[in-house]
Amino acid sequence: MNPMQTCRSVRVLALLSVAALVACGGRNAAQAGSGGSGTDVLALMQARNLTEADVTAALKTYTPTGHLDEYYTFASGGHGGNLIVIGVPSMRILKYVGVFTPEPWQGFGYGDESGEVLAQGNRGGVELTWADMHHPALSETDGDYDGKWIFVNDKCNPRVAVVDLSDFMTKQIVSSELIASEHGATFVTPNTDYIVETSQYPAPLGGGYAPIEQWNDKYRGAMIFWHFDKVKGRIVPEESWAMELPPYVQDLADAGKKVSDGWVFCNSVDTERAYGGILEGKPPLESGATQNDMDYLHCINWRKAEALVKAGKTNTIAGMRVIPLQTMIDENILAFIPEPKSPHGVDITPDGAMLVVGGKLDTHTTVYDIPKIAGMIAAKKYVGKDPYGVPILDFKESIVGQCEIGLGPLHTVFDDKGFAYTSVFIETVVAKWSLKDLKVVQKIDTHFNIGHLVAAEGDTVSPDGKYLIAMNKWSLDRFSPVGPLLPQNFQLIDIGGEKMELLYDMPLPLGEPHYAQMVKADKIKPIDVYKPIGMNPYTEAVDVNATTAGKERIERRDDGVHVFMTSVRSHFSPDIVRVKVGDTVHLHVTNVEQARDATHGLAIGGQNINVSLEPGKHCNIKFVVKKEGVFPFYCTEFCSALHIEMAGYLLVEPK
Ligand code: K7E
Ligand code: CUA
Repeated sequence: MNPMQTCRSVRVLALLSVAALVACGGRNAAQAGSGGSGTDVLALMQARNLTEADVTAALKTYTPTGHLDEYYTFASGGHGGNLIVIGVPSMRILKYVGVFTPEPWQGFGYGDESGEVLAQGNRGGVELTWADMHHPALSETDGDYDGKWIFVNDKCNPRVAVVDLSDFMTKQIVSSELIASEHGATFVTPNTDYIVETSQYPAPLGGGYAPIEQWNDKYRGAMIFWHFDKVKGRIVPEESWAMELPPYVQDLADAGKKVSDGWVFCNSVDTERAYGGILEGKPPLESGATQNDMDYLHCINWRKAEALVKAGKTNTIAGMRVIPLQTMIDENILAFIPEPKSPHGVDITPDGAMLVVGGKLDTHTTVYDIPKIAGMIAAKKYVGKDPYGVPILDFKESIVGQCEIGLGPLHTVFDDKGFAYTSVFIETVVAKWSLKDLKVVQKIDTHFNIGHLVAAEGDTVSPDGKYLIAMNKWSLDRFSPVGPLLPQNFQLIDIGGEKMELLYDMPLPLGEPHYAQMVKADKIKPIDVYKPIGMNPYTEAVDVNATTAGKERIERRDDGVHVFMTSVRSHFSPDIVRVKVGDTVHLHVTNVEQARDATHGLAIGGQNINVSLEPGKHCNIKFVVKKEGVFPFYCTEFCSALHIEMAGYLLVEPK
C-alpha cells in the first residue's frame, strides 16, 4: 500500500484523524478538489479558514444528535441568581435553575409553593428578587461528589440555597441576620455534615448600627456552619452554629479532607482594618487594605468547635449559636498564618495534605503543609499574636514552598496526575504546575481576564483530569458584538494530554458566573417524571390536595374557593372557574400525565400566575382576585396538536 492509499483510507474511515490528514501534507491539499467523500473535509477547512487544531478541537467537542455529554457543569449564574447547567464537552446549556431569582419557564416564583421557597430568602422584611451567586458546591460523600444536591450562595445578601438534583429544583433558602454579606460560601465538609458560609465585609454581628469608627471593637466577621440533614435533604438552622472572627475581610474558604478532615481554612484581605472614607480624608478602601505585606490565613479546627457548641459554650446572636472569639482563642481552635498580600483562592490538594493560596498582587502560589500546621497548633508553637490575641504561626515553618507562577494568581484546581492548574488574572493565563517540585510546566492564554477555573471533579479527593473550563470575565473580540455589555467567556480546555489545548469558547450572557462544579454525568440521576401522580416537589410526597381524573371539583370554603384541577393533553378540568371579587382562589392542579416531557404550563391573565406542570407534578396556587373581569387561562407549553385549545376561563363576577 503506498502512502497515498494509506492516506485515503484513513479519511474514508470516518475522518477519524485530522492529524493523519494533515500529516499527508500537500498531496492531500492537491487532491482536495478532486471529489470523493474525504476531500470534503479539506474543502470545508479551507472554506471556513480552519486549522488542523480547530478541526481537532471540533472533533473533541462536537456531540451528534442523541449523544449525551460526559460531564455536567453547574455554573453559578452570578447576578442572575440562578444556576446554569452545562454539558461538557459539548458546552450545550441544559437548564437554568431558578434559585434566588424568579424563573418564569420553571414557574419559579409565580404563584405556587416555589414562592414560599423564594420568600425564605427575604431578609429584614425586604423582598429580594436577585442575588450575586458565586460558589456552587456539590454534596460529597467521603470527599467525592455524590450527585445528590448542590448548594449555592449569595454574596450580597448572605444566603445559602439547597438545589435538589433529583428534579433540579430549589428546595430551600436559609439566611442568618448574624452577618451582613458573605463570600466564603458554599463549601461543604467531606461528608456534607456542614455547609460553610463566611462573612465578607465586617459589620456588627446580628445587624444593627455602630459608627464605622468603632470598626475595631464593634465590627466582626463570622463563619457559619449550616448543618445539613442528608435524610431530609434540608439544612436544619436550629442545628447550625457559627464562630466570631476578627474584623478582617474574610474571603474564600475551603474545608479539609482526608488527612486535613476536621479543618477549614479561610483567607482574609484587610488585616489593616481599613474602611475607606475618601471624602473624609482617608485613603480609599483598596489602598488602605493593601499596606501590609502579609494578610492572615485563618486555620480553624471545626471539629473541636463543634464539640464546644455541643458543650454549650456559645452566645446566641440573631438566633444563631456563636462561639465568641475569646473562646476560640482560649480553646486553641483558631490560629493565623501570614499569607501573601491580598490573597484570593485557598484550595486544598486532593490528598488533603497541602493548601494552595493565590496572592492577587503576588507572582507566586504559596503551598502550605497542613499536617505540619496541625502539629504546630497542637504544640502551640506560636510566634506572635494579632491585636485580638489570635495566635500566629511562623510563615516559613508552615509552607512547603512557593511556585513562581506569574502575576495575579487566583484559584487552583487539580488533576489526577499530580498537577495543579491556577488561574492567573493579570497575566490572563491558566498555569499548569507540578505539585512535586512546584514548577510551572505550561501556560495557556485565556480570552480574557480569567477568574475561577473548574476541572472535572477538580476539587474532590479524586479529580478526573480530562477537562477544564476557564471562566473569563472579559470576552472582548471573541463573539459578535452586542453593545457595551459583553458576555462572559467560558473556555473549554483539554487537560487529558501532556499539553493543555483550547477546545471551545462559550458565551455566557446571563450574569457573571464565578465558580462552577464539574461532575461525571453518571453520578447525576434525575427522575424522569414525578411518581406517583400528584407528587408535590416541595414536600416530596403525594399532596393532600392532589386530584385524579374524574374527581375534579370546585368547593367554596371559609378561606376561599378551592379548585381541584387536573391537566392532561389537551384540557384543564375544570375549564370554567367562577369566583367573586375579593375571593381567595386556591388552585390545586395535578398534571396526571406520566409520559416523559409531557409538561403543561398554566398561566392566568391579569393575575401574574404562571406555573410549570411537569408530568405527575402537583402544585398549589393561591391568589386573591382583586377586580371583576374575564380572565382566560391557558397552557403555555406546546404539548399537543390541540395545545392552543388547552384553555379555560376564570370568571370574576362583581360582588
Ligand atoms: Cu469571583 Cu470565587 Cu467570588 Cu474569585 S470569586 S474570581
Ligand atoms: Cu398543555 Cu399545551
